[in-house]
Amino acid sequence: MRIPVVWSPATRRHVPRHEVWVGVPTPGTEVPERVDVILAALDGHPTYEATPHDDGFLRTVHDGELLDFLATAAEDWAAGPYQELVGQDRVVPYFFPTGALLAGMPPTPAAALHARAGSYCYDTMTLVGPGTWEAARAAVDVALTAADLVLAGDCAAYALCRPPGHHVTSHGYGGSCYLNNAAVAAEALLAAGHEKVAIVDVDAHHGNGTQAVFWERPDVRYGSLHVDPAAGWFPHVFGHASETGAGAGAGTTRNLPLPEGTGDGPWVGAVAELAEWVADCTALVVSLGVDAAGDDPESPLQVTEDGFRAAGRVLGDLGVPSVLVQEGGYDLTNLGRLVAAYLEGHAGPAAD
Ligand code: SP5
Ligand code: ZN
Repeated sequence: MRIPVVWSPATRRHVPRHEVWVGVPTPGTEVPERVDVILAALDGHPTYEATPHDDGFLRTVHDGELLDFLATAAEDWAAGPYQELVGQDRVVPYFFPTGALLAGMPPTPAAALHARAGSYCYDTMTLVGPGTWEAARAAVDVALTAADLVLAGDCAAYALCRPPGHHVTSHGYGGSCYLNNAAVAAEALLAAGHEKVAIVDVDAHHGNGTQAVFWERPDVRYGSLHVDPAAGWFPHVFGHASETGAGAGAGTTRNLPLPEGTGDGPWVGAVAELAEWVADCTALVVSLGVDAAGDDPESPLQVTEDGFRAAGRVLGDLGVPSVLVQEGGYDLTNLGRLVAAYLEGHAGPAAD
């Protein structure tokens, strides 16, 4: 039995164009073509278009202020003086009211849209343009539709979410992500009666947003393996082994940072360590980024197609209902077969 695939054509509507990195515009790598190459590689899987879902679980994960900002930012930008001023239609923050600026004083919300963006967006690489909100909101429907399939009895379902989501906190977006699809799926599984939900994040980057959402939560475990932020990698200030949760969620977060150049052996070993750690969960969400691949332009890990297949096998062997949520993965030549290999592994020896 091949794992069902859920997608939405609206997820193509976000076109990042550029990201601004260390002051220079570089071509965006989180492009609409990702959807097409993944879909093409999963030809032969049962495929469903996402169905619309209300904002209930989305509002459990994110606060309304962030959602309102994202839903209206592109329109407000188009209505403002920016076309004339700068001749470009993407919302890009330039001003960040961090603790260093606030110095303990209560700020008044900024009037200018270009100044307001920095209250929600924490980097310069995550531009909002026409279609961004529609695509991000459709990706949430994709994740929720995949959760529906699993709750109706499928062993696993794959959510072809784009843009990805694991860097988004309750209040803030960044890292090419706008809405936290995996966190929303986890909330849906919990609400349907699963008492112990685990999220295992195999994207090459630490999912700081998902970690933040569940940091103090005893009901959702978050485990991630990723390139070591201490070696200089995004998201820089989170993803260290010392981060294990707090309050009622103390001990429910686990991070396995890996050195640059890590290949299949230790990478799959780290997946197995997380699988063992979540072995008593009743439902699983996998944040399935495949940017740990050797040829991926965004990470220095060296995982192969066989490594992703083995990771799928390890997590599929947990034998719990699983929602597999697409995160990163930017090597358009290999992206599709890497996802297909993971799904093949997750489905187990009975696949085909
Ligand atoms: C979901 C996900 O994988 N987000 C990762 C975002 C990390 N981006 C860091 C980008 C740093 C520089 N990118 C410039 C392209 C150089 N190849
Ligand atoms: Zn990533």
